[in-house]
Amino acid sequence: MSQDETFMRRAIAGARRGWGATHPNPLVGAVIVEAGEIVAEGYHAKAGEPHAEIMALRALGRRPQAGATLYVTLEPCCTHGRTPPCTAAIIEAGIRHVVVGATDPNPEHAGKGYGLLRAAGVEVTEGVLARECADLNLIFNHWITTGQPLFAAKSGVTLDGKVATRTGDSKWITGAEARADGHAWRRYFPAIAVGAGTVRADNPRLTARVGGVEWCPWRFVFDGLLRTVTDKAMPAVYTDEFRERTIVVTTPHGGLGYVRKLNAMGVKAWVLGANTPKVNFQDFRTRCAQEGITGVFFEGGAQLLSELLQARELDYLFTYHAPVLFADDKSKSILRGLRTETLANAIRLEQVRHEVLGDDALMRGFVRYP
Ligand code: AOF
Ligand code: ZN
Repeated sequence: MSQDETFMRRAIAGARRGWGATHPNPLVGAVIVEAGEIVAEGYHAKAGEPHAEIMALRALGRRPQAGATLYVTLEPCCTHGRTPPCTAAIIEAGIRHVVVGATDPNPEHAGKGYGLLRAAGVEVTEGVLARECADLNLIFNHWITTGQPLFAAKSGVTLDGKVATRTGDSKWITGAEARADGHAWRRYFPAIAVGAGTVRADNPRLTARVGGVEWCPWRFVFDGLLRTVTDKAMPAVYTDEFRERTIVVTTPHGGLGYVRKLNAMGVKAWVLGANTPKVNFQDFRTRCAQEGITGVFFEGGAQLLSELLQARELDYLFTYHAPVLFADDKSKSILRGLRTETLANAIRLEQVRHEVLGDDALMRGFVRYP
C-alpha cells in the first residue's frame, strides 16, 4: 500500500464515523499530514455542520506547516450550501497539496473543486482509493445525480435461493456476523420499509442499536388495506416511543377511519394511488423525494420485495448467502413473480461487491433490468 493509500484509508475510517447520520449529505473524512505524520483529522457528522476538511483544520488549531498535505475522501466543495465552500478554506489555510479519493458527483461540484484549487496553485492528486471512497456514498451518489431515493432490499438466502422452509421456518438462515452486518446497513439508511404481513407475523421494532443507544429510522409499513390496524393489540411500531417515526403507506382502500385512528395515535399515514389496493411504488418514490427521504431499506417480506422487483423499482440488492441447502421445491424463494425465459432477459447486479462474513457471504449491487 502506498503512503497516499495509507492516509486515505485513515480518512475513510474517519468518514465512517458519520455512518447513516449525514443525509442528505455524503460521508466524508479528512486527515492533515505533516512530514509523514497525521497531525489532525476530521469528518462530516451531520448536514448543516462543517465539512470534513473544516473539521480537520479546526482540529489542527493552528496554521498548517508549509509542506502539509490534506487527504480527503471526496472532492472539496466549491459552492456555498448550508456551509461555505471548502476550497476557499483550504486555500486560505495555505495548504498546497490536496489528495482526493472520489470526485463529488454533485453536478454543482463534479470536477470544479479540482479546477479551483489548481487555479490557486494547489497541487491536486485525484483518485486515490477512488472506488472505496465512492462506495461510502451509495445513497448520496444516487440522490444527488437522479434526485430520487435509493430503494434497496435485503435478504438472507440459502445456496438454493430460499428464505424459508415449506413450513415457514426461517430463523436463522445466516449466522451472527451476517445479521450484524445487515443491522449496520439498516443504520446506513434514513428509512426502512416492511410489508403488512411482516408486521403481523413478527411485530418487529425496526430500530438499530448504535453505541448502546437505540436509533430509529423512518419506519414505513406498506399496508394497502390497513390490515395492521386492529381493535386488538396494535403492532409495536404504532405504539412504542418512536411511533412518530412510523409512516403507514396505504391506499384509499385502507379506509379513512383507520387512517384517523392511526393519526390519533401519533402515527403518520401516506394515502397514495387510487385504483388498486396495492401501493404504487412510483407514487411512493415521488413522495419520498418530496419529503427529502434519500434512501429506503426494504427488509421484507418476500411479497413486498417481489412486488418491488416486478414494478422495476428496486435499485439495489443486498443478498447474504448461507452455506445451507433446502433442496425442496416447496420451500420459499425470496423473489418471484417474473417470467425469465432466457439469460438475456434476466435481471443482473452491477458494480457488484462481495464480502465474507463468517461462513456466509454478502453479494450486493445495483439492479439492472433487461
Ligand atoms: C465536502 N466535504 O464533508 C461534505 C461535502 O450544504 P452543505 O454546505 O453541507 O454542502 C453539501 C454539499 O457539499 C453536498 O451536496 C456535497 O456535494 C458536498 N459535501 N463536501 O467537500 C464534506 N459533506
Ligand atoms: Zn465542503
